[in-house]
Amino acid sequence: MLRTDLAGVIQRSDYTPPAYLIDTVQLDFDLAPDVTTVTSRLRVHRNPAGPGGDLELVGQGLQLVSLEIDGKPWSGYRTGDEMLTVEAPPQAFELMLVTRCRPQENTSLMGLYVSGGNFFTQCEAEGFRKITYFLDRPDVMATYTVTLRADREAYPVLLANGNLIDKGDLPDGRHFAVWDDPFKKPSYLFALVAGRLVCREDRIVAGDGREKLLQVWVQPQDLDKTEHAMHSLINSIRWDEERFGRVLDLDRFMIVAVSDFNMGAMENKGLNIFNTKYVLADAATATDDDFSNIEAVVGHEYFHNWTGNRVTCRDWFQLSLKEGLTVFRDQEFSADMMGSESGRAVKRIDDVRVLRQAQFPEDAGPMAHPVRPESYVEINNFYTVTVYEKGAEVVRMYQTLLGRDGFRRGMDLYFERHDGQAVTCDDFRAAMADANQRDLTQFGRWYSQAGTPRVTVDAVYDEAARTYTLTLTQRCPKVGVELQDETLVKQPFHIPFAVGLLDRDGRDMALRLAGEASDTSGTAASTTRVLDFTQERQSFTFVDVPHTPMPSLLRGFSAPVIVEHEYTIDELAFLMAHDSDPFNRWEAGQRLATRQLLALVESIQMGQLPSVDSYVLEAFRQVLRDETLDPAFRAQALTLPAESYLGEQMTEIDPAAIHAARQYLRQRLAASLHTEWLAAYHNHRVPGPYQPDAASAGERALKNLALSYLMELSDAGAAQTARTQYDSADNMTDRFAALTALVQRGGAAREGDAAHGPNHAAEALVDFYQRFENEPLAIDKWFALQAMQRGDGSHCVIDAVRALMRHPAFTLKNPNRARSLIFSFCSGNPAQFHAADGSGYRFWAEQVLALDALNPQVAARLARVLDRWRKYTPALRERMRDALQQVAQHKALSKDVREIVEKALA
Ligand code: B3K
Ligand code: ZN
Repeated sequence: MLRTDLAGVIQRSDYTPPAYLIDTVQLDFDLAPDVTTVTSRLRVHRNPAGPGGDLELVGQGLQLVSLEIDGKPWSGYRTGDEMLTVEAPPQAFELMLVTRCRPQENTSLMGLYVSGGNFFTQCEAEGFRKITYFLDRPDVMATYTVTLRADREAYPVLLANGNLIDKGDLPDGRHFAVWDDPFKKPSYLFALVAGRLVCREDRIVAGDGREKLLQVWVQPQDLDKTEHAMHSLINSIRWDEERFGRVLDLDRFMIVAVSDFNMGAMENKGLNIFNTKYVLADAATATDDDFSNIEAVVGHEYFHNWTGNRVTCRDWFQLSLKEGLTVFRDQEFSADMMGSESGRAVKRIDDVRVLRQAQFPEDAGPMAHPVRPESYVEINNFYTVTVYEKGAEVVRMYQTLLGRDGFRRGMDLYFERHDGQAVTCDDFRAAMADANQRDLTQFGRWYSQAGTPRVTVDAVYDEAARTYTLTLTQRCPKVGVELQDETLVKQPFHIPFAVGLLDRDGRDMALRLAGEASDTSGTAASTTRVLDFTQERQSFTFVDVPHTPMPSLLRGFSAPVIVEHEYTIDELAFLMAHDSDPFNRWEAGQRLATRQLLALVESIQMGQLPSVDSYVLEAFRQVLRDETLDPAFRAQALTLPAESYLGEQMTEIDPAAIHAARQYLRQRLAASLHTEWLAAYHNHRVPGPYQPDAASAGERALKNLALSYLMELSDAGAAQTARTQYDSADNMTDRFAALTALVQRGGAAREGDAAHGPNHAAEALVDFYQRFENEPLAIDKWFALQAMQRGDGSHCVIDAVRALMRHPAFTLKNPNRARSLIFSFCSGNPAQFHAADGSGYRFWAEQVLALDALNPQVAARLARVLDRWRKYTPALRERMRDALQQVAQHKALSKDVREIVEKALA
């Protein structure tokens, strides 16, 4: 048993089936912003597999008006502690509840709330209980019929899940709509929307031969920004038919955009609700990244229709069952949409970057948890990069182990067995194993053990025997809550370890493992081999190896592990130039840069003059010049590892030194590759009107990276180039890249004095605001950029951030805006946030508390910024602990924030 001092811990091992089940739900809403009245009629019966007893429904912030059973008032009930207990009800009955809630006052953005004068809901994970008393848990699945009544003038559009079956007018200027969802669903997938909205519509004939109505609903001024979302939706529908044989089951599928939203989007059955950030796009206001994020999120939510909705989670510990799987599916979808092999690699690199920058630190800190957590206090705190991104890597490993066809067989069996059910991660693994007659018992440890395994590699070439032996060793020390469990002994993981061997010319060798026949077609002849690495220490011997090969390890990042291998510089340069696996080509460059950067950090810390080895500059020059490589790939390869990633590679994180080192290397790369950067800038301009496709986006990425390097030099010409690009751009990607380049030109090159001429950065910032004053998503970028700007001796960014908080366009209540300024500063500007005087931490504490009073979920996300405090240099560590304690001592803390700060301090 795990020991924990936190109050209100929910344990996975405590799962019991519900005492009652609900077959049908009939909900009537009388919508009004101040007080909304909800009438709920439930057909309930005792669950033969449940523990029996009273019916216990949960509810939060509700006023109970009346309760009836089978049409008669029922007095045998009690309320209290967010619970409604119906005492000794019959075996099967109809329960009618009338309750009231207050949408206008709801700043948590969970349950029913008002945004921009319209009504929206968010129920996952536990928001439905803010709408009515219910068995608000995912293993209670029912069919829903929903009637919405509201003022016709103020709320002309009334939407809910499923199909519209009736609508009409009511007295007193009101009207109604009735929606019926034929599919059984858990309460977290319920949704309604009411308000003044317009939609883009399309119709497609789906794989089942039926015509489907597709709609994207937005505020009237945004209608012209919905084309890309609709296009992405259609691509998603087609892709799921093609790749997984999954057809859209409803006759109608709707996406609605809302500007006040806690996260990215929500997969409510047939009525997805999205943050505007992941719907609205046009050339003028959205960047290439925005376009591709929209495609990914539209895909993600659409794919949930099968992986999440048709088959859902038994309990919230199984969250990765739907999230890891659906992230994997959206990653594969986006990769397929890239349209080229090299595009797929770029997408893979992006995904791995996120995993390493965000998930690896999580997996080494106080919040470390397995993909299937063992316990939680607030489930919203477990929508983590571990559950999502590492969960996706776990699903990817099934595909790597079983092959694409084997994985598809597993998916088919999973749907065949579990359609309409609420199931567990073990059920998914069983389907994969059974469909392929594979034993995946050991693989299950990926769900139960936390931490990032480290793999070391020893290689021996035997010239006489012509064999090459790789000996792999894995270890994964305890992390997070595992540290409190003395009895826990971690066991080796089943790691699919993909390798290739390069000959001395850099070509792939044909691979044959000892014991395999020599003349086989198929696997033995292939040049990448997935090793089944299952023991703590295990050797793999390749035969017929003519000379010492160069190993290409963990190709395509085949498992979420850290490979600790001391490559020499020559080896890295060789892999960077020759590896046929594009991921590992990129990886070799990142290793080279990381090594150089860590050496620079050390010199800076010791007060020595930093120096950059010429091989690093030359390796980068090669990549930049290599016209056979796609521009998008080159942009990835020439982007230095992030400051947060570098910090994780150190024993003690020193943000100032890391920032100085990275800046120093950027300046050296700028100066020594100046000619090449200039050429890249000019050669990769994209002619013609803006198109967000992957190839043009890649050209822009390389061109704008070149601009950012050129701007590292104190050269008035570069500033003029950026200013011209800013002024003349016909798209947001180029305009914002130019603005960023101008604003980031800090330190010695700061302009605005007599020697440097006009202050382009300040002028462009003013222009940008005026240009996009009525485009909230563009204004978010404007805040974020200023929060992430570099500082220098006389220029503390925190002062700018505090000033921006007083800007009339700033509000803490809108999560996008809060994230754009506060989160960008606290987690996107490490060198400034971790200022030695602790000013960043005091700001953090203030903002966590201010946000917590409004929106605990968003506050808890911000709270996590100090997670890794123990890993920082002693002086910073002390100040971070003070700030954490200050928050922890606050009296009225939400359980969301309490869980985070208490775990951090434990
Ligand atoms: N399932 C939702 C996330 C809900 C988060 C609740 N705190 C979005 C998604 O993953 O698709
Ligand atoms: Zn999801």
